[in-house]
Amino acid sequence: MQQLNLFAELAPVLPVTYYPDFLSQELANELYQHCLKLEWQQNQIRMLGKTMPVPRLECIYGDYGCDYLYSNSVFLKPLTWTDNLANLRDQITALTGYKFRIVIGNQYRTGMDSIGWHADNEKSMGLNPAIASVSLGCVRKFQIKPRNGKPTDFWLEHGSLLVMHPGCQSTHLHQVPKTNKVVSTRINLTFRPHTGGGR
Ligand SMILES: O=C(O)CCC(=O)C(=O)O
Repeated sequence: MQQLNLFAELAPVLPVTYYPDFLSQELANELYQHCLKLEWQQNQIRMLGKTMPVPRLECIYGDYGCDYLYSNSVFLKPLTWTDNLANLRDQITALTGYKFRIVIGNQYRTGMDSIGWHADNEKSMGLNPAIASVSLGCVRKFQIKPRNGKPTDFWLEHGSLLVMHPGCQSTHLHQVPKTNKVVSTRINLTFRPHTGGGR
């Protein structure tokens, strides 16, 4: 019993599932090349009264009308699904049972590109969204923590899938911190539900 308690303390149960080999290396390479050609944008974000560039490039694909606003300042209007992104979406749905209507891409060009502590709790996704995150390219550290707790680190590998289950965005925060290490490009795709738009 003692041991079990100790184990629970060392390895907190997280509302996520990590699949390191979700895609074969060959498929992950092909998808990475496809994603480099997506319509990447440098968006501006307004925080603490200042407007500044988002520290990464972004793109969005999805169902018609599933517009997405985050941090009350960055407005993303989905482009039509590419065949590769739609196939990937369907593959994740077949594995997890979760349905998605948009995918937001993040491109981290250097170690200075990042995303700070946050939860993906925009109303447009509905209550308790499941979010599925595919990583391609350079491995970067992803951290997740209970709102007032200690972070757990994941090293998100090329071709991996991390699923954040319903409820995760209410109880936990996550981030990809900056790093001084020399890193090459990483692309992340987060598949998300959406309550609006046409069907
Ligand atoms: O790049 C990642 O792994 C995380 C992306 C993320 O947190 C987000 O898009 O909200």
